[in-house]
Amino acid sequence: GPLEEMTLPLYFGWFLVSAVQDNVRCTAMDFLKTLDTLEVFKKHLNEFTGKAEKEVDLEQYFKAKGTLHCTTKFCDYGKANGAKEYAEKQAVTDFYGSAFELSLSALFVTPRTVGARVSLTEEQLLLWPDDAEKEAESVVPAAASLPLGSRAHVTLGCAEGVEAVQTGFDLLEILALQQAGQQGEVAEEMELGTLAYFGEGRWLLSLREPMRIPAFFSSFYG
Ligand code: ACK
Repeated sequence: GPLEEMTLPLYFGWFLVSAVQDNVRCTAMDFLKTLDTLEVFKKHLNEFTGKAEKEVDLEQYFKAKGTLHCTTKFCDYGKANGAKEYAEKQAVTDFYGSAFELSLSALFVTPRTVGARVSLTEEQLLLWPDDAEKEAESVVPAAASLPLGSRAHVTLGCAEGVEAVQTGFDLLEILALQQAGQQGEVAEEMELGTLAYFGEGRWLLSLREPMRIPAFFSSFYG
């Protein structure tokens, strides 16, 4: 019945504690503010606007998408493949409500999304679905050959009309290029780290110091 179906959440994931959400948002905003002033970024601006515009305000371009989190399993209230199996996994029930420290190792920007890459520990990988990367194969063909956890991210913002699910695809695309031997063109040494360009409006800032962020493993019902 409908009540039973409601017992599964929209998704499981790590939720950044609210006190640090602003920290992460500010860091991302500062990065965007700097990025859109860089000559190397302006050179590729048409990949964002589709026109030969001279400027784009990236802080306006991307819209925030609710509470900051790293999705482990999108369950869609039980309608998604493997939702029930995931919810019943030993690690999921054991760790539900537990505190973790997430390592945000990079920021990335594409014409569609801005996000943070999350580098998962062995323990955190116990909560990662085996098929999370494979599920992205129809969008990013090389995704299935990437290591488990490659898709882990925090969505920081999406362009108008873009859904948050896109952020993980954008990250996988960049990682697939890296795996294929493309390290990106080093564009700029920034205070936060090294900025590399991967073509088609894709930028990756590898953080010199990963951000270590407290987060709780839980679920979201909406
Ligand atoms: O930024 P995200 O990881 O992308 O967090 C949101 C969250 O679930 C609520 O929408 C993610 N999401 C949406 N659809 C999917 C999907 N088909 N597969 C994986 N994650 C998804 C979205």
